[in-house]
Amino acid sequence: MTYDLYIGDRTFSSWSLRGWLMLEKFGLPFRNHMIGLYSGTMADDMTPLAPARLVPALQLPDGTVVGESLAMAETLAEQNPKAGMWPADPAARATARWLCAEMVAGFTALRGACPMQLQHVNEGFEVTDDVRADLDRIETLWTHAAGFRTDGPWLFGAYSLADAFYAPVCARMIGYDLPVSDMARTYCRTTIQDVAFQTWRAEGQKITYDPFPYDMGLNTRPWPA
Ligand SMILES: N[C@@H](CCC(=O)N[C@@H](CS)C(=O)NCC(=O)O)C(=O)O
Repeated sequence: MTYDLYIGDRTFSSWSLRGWLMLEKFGLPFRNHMIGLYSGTMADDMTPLAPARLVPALQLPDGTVVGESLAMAETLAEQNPKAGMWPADPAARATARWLCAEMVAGFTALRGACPMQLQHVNEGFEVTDDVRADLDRIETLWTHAAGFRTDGPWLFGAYSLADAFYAPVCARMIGYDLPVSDMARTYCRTTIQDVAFQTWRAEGQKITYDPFPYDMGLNTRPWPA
């Protein structure tokens, strides 16, 4: 029973990162397929998966295609009930679902102003009021999640789908050196120091870009080790 995961770029595609973490972090068997997100071949590459048209997309072992990250997450959790993809406690589980749904639907100012990039840290990014409001809301949700926390450094203690959904937010907080609380910064460090995240980033670093997408015209420093 092997899943087929279709993703785009590793350095810039936040949704691809989420999709990959959903399988990788829970030890689910999968084959990875690259779609030409920036090469101009995306529409053709996606044709066999129609009507899915964005990455990530998932093909189940029976051939069923699932688009949209939230649908992929729920399907994988349903098919792998022992993988612990959602928190075990019902209240924590409901809250984790809420956090994932709000991630999919929200934080448009942060997402628009700070496109995910895992290349370097941008210095001197000017935080607008809208971005500040998104950061505050994210911190409110993370603090709420901590009220359900069992042992472990993740949002709900043990790693859950909520952590996969918020990994690109952590990458933005780090990659734009955003002003967040110590609690948030500690969680971001946990995320980017995790072996799976580091493996993903290292694979992405093998590709060079000229010109560099999403150049903010800011000074940069190396991504933290
Ligand atoms: N709502 C989708 C978002 C997926 C998405 O926006 N993926 C981007 C890559 S990060 C994409 O495929 N963009 C290509 C395009 O918009 O044509 C999900 O939850 O999976």
